Amino acid sequence: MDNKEKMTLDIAWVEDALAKKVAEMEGAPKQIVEAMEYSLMAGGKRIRPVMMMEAARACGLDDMSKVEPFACALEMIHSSSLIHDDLPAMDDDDLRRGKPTNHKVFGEAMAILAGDALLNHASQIMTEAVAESCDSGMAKAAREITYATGIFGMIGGQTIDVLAEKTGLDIASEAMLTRIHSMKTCALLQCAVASGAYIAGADDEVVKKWKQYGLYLGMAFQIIDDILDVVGDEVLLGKPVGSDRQNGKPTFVTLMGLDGAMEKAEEYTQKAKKTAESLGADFFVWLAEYLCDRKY
Ligand code: GRG
Repeated sequence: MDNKEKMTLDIAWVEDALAKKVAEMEGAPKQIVEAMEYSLMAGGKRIRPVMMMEAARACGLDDMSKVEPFACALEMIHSSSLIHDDLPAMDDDDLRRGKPTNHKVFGEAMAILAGDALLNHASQIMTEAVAESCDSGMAKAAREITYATGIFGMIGGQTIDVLAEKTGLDIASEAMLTRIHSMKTCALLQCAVASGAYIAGADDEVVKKWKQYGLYLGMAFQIIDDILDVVGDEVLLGKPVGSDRQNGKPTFVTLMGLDGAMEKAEEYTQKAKKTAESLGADFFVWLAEYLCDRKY
């Protein structure tokens, strides 16, 4: 089986696992579950749970049942961030993954609650799994994921990003953008591979290398995201292009132009590939290349 086929199978497994988690929400107020399900089950690349599964496999774990709660939790966290990112107070976007954004369908109040609920449900699923298993690798996975989501990771990065939009492009620097991206985007990709490795029983030294991979891959991933916001195809992307410029958001493209940004993305991709090679993780060498060439 080649790496693309492996990823397709992983994605199908993730879709199935997420659908089961939604079914288990029965009994909660139907309106909130509907709003959560709308965004969680709207497709997307499912790259974070796939990375978690494949990191666990690369570290010797075959049985994915231990990974399942954490893979679902991470995708819920990612979905919650997209719902909030699209809100009028943030990017004010109407389309996501080819569908009207959550607040366009359910209203702002319900979209805020759906984002909060997915975030909290992720913690609930992870703490339940840890409590039932008393497995230290799973506890470390929960620690990595919650840390990466919070003020030292995604939410911290989004905070700096929102403030940077207010102050404008003139103060943007590569160091500042690298800090924003490493917190806002890389942290969730880093915790995906770190938690997969921990669940498989890897030690801290090995996990450190996986996090390095996640950082390089995440930088390339976000720079490509910035590039696609300028030159991407709206239909393929499932969201409008030009949103960064419209919001006056500093990006690698505004800082160094399209060619400069592409060079940077390639530089980080090469670093990610080298790190994956040193881990003996063939899937991740392929993934770095695949994500750098992506069109959506
Ligand atoms: C949830 C409380 C709470 C806060 C959220 C809004 C926010 C704080 C953070 C924004 C994080 C964000 C949207 C980062 C951008 C990361 C990124 C490149 C997203 C796109 O990810 P893909 O390409 O999307 O994996 P798909 O649709 O494929 O899943």
